[in-house]
Amino acid sequence: MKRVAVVGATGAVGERMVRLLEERAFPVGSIKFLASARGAGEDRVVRFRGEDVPVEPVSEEAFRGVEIVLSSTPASVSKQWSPVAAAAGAVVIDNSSAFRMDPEVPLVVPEVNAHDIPRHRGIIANPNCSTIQMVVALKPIHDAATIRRVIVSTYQSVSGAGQKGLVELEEQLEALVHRRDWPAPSKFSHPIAGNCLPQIDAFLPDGYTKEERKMIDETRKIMGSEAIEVVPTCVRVPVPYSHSESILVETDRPLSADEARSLWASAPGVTVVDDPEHGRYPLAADAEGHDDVFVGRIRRDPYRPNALLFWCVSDNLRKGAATNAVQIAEELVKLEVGTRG
Ligand code: 11C
Repeated sequence: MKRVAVVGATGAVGERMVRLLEERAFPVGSIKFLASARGAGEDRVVRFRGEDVPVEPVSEEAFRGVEIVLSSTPASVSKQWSPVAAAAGAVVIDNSSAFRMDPEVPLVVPEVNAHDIPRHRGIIANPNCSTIQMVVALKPIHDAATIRRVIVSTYQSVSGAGQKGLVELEEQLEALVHRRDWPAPSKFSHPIAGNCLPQIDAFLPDGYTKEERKMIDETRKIMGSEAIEVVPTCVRVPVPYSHSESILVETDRPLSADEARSLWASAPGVTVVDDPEHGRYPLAADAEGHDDVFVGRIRRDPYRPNALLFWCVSDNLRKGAATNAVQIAEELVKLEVGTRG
């Protein structure tokens, strides 16, 4: 049984981390919920296994004796507190971007690189949601035919931008239906209702966004190959939950659609939904609340025998964040490296 703490338990991802610890019957010996002074307080409680547990302010003292920390806080908060928790002896699974590209920190999607977990020094990074679902789908293809190039366009839900993203979409949809004006967007750069925004996060000097840069860098690190070329376009769409991705993958050797379908059918964490004749393919609304990565619309590039196209959907708050973090914690338990002595 493990002594666990969840930092940021009242946020969209944090809430799901708590539910997943319950759903997956994680071996919790004791649990603490921690938040900044603003998010903590006597009146703030998180329900866990039928009991109300108070949310405590995060502090060095609060991490004493904790073995596994699940953290879902902004990068600035993680930078401050995750090293403190690690120094206190815990293994921190950090969902922020703060440590992902640190060479000392494993960046892990268990279906792809669980083998990187044992080299941690107290912090394990949880990747970006759009990257997680893509690498789960790419892994069996890479193992069978060696991926050279990936061209991906994403259709990312507003919950990727947190609770405020969901509220902004709801307010605008309501105003749209009632033909009312809506307040100036604050979370997104333009109205999201009735729109698609080819910008997620800030632009970098090379013309890509930070979200796109994450897909490039994190994919290579998780897959353990600097040779894989990733060419992303990340788009925010007016969908509440689940990210969808259109992916073209080029491999060293040709792979038929049937071969890819059967590789995915036996791959961990992947469900194939691919029956276009009957209108069955992965949908964001169907993926919500599930943990798998769903693939469909599997077909060959009509011009290149070594290129395949497919559609890939997953719940961004579950497999794209909370589920992946809890799976890493489960791997720690399996490896018995939860306590670092
Ligand atoms: C989005 N992918 O949809 C982002 C959210 O680095 O963990 C997650 C940001 C991150 O806006």
